[in-house]
Amino acid sequence: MNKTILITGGAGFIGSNFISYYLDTYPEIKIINLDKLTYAGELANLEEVKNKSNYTFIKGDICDKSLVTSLFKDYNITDVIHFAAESHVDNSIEKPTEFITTNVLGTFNLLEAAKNHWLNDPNQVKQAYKNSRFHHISTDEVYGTLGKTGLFTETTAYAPNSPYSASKASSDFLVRSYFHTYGLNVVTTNCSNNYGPKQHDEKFIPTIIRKAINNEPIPIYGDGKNIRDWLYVLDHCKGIDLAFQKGKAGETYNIGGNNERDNLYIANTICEILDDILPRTTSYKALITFVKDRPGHDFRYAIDASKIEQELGWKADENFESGIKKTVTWYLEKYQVI
Ligand code: NAD
Ligand code: TDX
Repeated sequence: MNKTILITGGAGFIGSNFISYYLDTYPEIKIINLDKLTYAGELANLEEVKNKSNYTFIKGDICDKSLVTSLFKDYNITDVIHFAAESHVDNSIEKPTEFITTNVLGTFNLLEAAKNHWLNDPNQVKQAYKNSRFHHISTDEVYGTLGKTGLFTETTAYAPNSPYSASKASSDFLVRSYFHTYGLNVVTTNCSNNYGPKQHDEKFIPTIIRKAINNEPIPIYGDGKNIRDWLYVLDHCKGIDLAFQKGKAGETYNIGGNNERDNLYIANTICEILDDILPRTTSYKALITFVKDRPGHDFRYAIDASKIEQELGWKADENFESGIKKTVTWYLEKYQVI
């Protein structure tokens, strides 16, 4: 692959896992990582790639039009994989403004820069960029909530319920419009909940581990019966790779692990793993505490991944039992308790 890929948000959870995976898998590609280093971005996530000659880090904001425009020119960007976002639902309830700015306006800014660099006016792809692709990373939360049955497919109607998911839905629609209106070669993947190393402390699984080892209450919103479809982050990265390289222009692909668990099950499972690795007199389960529910808390997410499985040959490799053990161990090492 003779590509120089602009990766946005590569200092965050999924972006940093993706960059490591990608540089290991394709040593000949070049990656330019544009990240604002918000509270969620962490350069330590990129320790293993930072000295590679084909990797460049740029601290900056996807909303900065002149910066983004100059990056396309200076590095001759051939493709974009767009991870950067405000990503935490609880924050979007408290302070939605930044979600609209980064997730909606930031995505718009990137689309404009790609269009201006890759296309002639009007709608004609410049020869040098005929294979250039804009891959947008999105979420299953755009579909809203499921009841006890059913699965999200690519044709499920959008019905976002939080400012976060509404901002992601808006960005998905902008990406779609640049395909239909300008012929930009876009693809969007909508993935379920990821877990694994390098996830920010604020998210559910790192919260359970951190609270448990600090002997603090483990907060479970509502009755703990809400269901998420958990996917190991590396399996998401492999799905992105396939959709980026082989996905059809203008299409969307759902990615999910066929791994539905309710929140109480997740907390109990992690406590059992901790009971084995770091035993104490009473089980960590005693720390599980039910707290006030999240406003607008979606009940259930579950993905039908048959399109990416059948069209592109994707499947999840990691099983949840081994993936969650690896993840707990990674955090215990990070917190230097083992
Ligand atoms: P994250 O919060 O861990 O990382 C986001 C990164 O984006 C951070 O490094 C942050 O510094 C950067 N960033 C934020 N605003 C920026 C801006 N204005 N300019 C440049 N950089 C900026 O998020 P994540 O969990 O890695 O999610 C990555 C993407 O995947 C997001 O688009 C998210 O919506 C999507 N997604 C996440 C999940 C999940 O379970 N975490 C599931 C499906 C989809
Ligand atoms: O302390 C907690 N207690 C709790 O019960 C936290 C932080 C969460 N929860 C619940 C809320 C959810 O039902 O756990 C579930 C998972 O919560 P989060 O980790 O905040 O994830 P979620 O809201 O499902 O969204 C995640 O998956 C989809 C990511 O943060 C999004 O970026 C992604 O799009």
